[in-house]
Amino acid sequence: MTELTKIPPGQQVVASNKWPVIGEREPANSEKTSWTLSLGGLVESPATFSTSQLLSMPQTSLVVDIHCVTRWSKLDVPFSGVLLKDLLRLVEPKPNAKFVSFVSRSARKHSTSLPLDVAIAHDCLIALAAEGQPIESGHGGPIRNIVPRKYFYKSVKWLEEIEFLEEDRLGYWEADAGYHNLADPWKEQRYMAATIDRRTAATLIDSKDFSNRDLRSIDASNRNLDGLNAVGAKLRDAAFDNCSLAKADFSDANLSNASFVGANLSGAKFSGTDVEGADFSGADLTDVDLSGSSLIGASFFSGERTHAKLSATTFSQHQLDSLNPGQREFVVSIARIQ
Ligand SMILES: Nc1nc2c(c(=O)[nH]1)N[C@H]1C(S)=C(S)[C@@H](COP(=O)(O)O)O[C@H]1N2
Ligand SMILES: [Mo]
Repeated sequence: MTELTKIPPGQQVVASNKWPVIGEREPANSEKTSWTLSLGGLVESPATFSTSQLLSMPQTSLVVDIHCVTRWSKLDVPFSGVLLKDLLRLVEPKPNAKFVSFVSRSARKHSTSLPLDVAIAHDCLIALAAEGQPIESGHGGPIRNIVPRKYFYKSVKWLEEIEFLEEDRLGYWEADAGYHNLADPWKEQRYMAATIDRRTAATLIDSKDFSNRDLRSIDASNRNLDGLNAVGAKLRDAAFDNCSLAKADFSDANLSNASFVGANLSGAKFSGTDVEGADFSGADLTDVDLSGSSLIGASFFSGERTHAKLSATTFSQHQLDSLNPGQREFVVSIARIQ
């Protein structure tokens, strides 16, 4: 397979050897050294396994392409561990077990779910090693779930419980942030649209006040939105293509995967803003300080499109590593780096 056919639409490969830590950075009770994985719910024989018990079972190795919903991919990462399919023989799911929920030992009890048949068909792996080493804690060690061919939010870090359910139970990102429950990167199933109707959206666009609202996936393209107040707004996947957004305030907003193609953002505020995976191709970012924003997977040009205006745009040194190599090279060549 060529590299190109391995990269789903809208994704960019991170610099080789880079693997960003996304979402939660550590498990809960990290001082507790023993780790167990429990399988329960609709099973005949609930069971709890220690890390060493899992390591003594037959290990399966899989080479996995990681695709994060915020548009970065890391190809050909070798993982090994125990296939969920192999654990099922030990616990025997009941006939009415149709879904699996993977629950994390983490501060927010992070979880995600899959239909059981999908988890099996996707070779869901209870992973204990990555790249030949025990998984690092930041990446979910000692035990993390790996679900190949789904966006990476289906792969829970610090896995401590697998629950078998009759009905689906939405996970953390799916319920809270509107991430798509199917998560197929080849179909770009990134987010569910917000539940506002067109008329409400139009009224809000006219008011130029988006502050603290959940407007994910809103299409506000081709508007004059100078001075927009979007403080604290949830704008994942929103479209602002060709908008005039001079002096707009996006402080503390979530703009991951938002599109600002050709937008005028001069003097806009991005303090504490999440712009992971956002597209700024051809945008005017004059007098914008991006140094306090989360930038993983963001782009400032793409293919033939015009390049963003960055000559008076500020970035910080440590952010550069979170950009794809081509984007990084472009940013370094013109922007101000603090
Ligand atoms: N417990 C837990 N698991 C999680 C998350 C999280 O925040 N908490 N984030 C998910 C998301 S959105 C991604 S992209 C991957 C990131 O894994 P990494 O930090 O090893 O790159 O973990 C997934 N699993
Ligand atoms: Mo993610």
